[in-house]
Amino acid sequence: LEDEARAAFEQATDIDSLEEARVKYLGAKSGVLKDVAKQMGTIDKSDRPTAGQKLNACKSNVESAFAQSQERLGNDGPDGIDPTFDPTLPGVRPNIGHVHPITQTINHLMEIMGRMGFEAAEGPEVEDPWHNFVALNIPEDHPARDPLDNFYLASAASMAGDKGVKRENVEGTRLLRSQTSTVQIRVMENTQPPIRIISLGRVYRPDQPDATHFPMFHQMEGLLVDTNVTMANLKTVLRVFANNYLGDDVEIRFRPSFFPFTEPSVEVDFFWNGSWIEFGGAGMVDPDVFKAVGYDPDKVSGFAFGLGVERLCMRRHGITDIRDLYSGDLRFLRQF
Ligand code: FA5
Repeated sequence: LEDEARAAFEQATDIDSLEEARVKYLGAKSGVLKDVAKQMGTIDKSDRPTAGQKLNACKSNVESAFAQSQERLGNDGPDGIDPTFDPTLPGVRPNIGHVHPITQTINHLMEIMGRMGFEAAEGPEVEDPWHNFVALNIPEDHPARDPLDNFYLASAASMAGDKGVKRENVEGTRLLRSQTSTVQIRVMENTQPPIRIISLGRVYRPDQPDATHFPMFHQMEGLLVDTNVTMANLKTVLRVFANNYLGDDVEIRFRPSFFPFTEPSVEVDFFWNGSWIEFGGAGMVDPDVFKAVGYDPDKVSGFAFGLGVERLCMRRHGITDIRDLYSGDLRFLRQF
């Protein structure tokens, strides 16, 4: 039987005739081997174990003879279909992932601000000191430019700092932007008022990670420039935004503060779990900033704000530790 099956497989000249031979000898319903197996019951009980072993050996030899012939003719079945492929088996669902909660938040914030007429603008993450500091009224020697508070890039020019010149002041110096306020400058340099933009993106600071701080985080910058813009306009926009994103019952407050690029300046907090948490800074654009981009501060006025995207997302979704957002833990991420 074994030799007969082997010969039949070897005679097959194409995959169809091989399949015919396979059905004849190895077919699950009426193959020759199946018939033999069916007769096992008629064999004397004491001979049955030996007969079973022989049958199994025979079956595996026939199977390997089939496999050899299959290899000889190529594995593909008719029309290039693998004959071992069983289309009735359930499929394996691929792991396709989904949009990260921070990206979802960014999309949501853009939608809310878009309804108030703010268009999205973008700027580079690797910046020069002019856009990150100087045009924003943060002069040389200002503590905000300290290398301990920024990620300067070790470019050739930055390395000149080793020769006694302060690295952060050397021409050609680049750093990872520490705030999205850089985009205010880039937009104003290239556009004339009226302006109404937001910019959402990553910023970097060497902050020690804790529940509300991370060295890489996102900000939403807003800038509105027109004539006769007031602090009341700023407060209204931020309040409408907070009500839309965090709900009508959210309590927010404005605290007097200082930023070199706004005057007056405020810090914006929301109330959460028994305490006030800062979610952004804002103010009226400083006349010096308008001068830096070539606007006449007597003719235009405007407001700007910069909000922490992670903190907004955390408050909305009840996330208590910012590090969870960047842990890559699927048990956490799957909840969004
Ligand atoms: C600024 O970055 C100003 N550029 C904001 C601004 C824009 C003021 C326009 C005036 C006009 P500040 O450093 O406070 O401000 O940061 C703004 C927000 O970013 C904070 O309120 C907080 O929500 C968030 N933030 C700051 N540091 C971190 C951090 N390490 N991790 C997560 N969020 C942070």
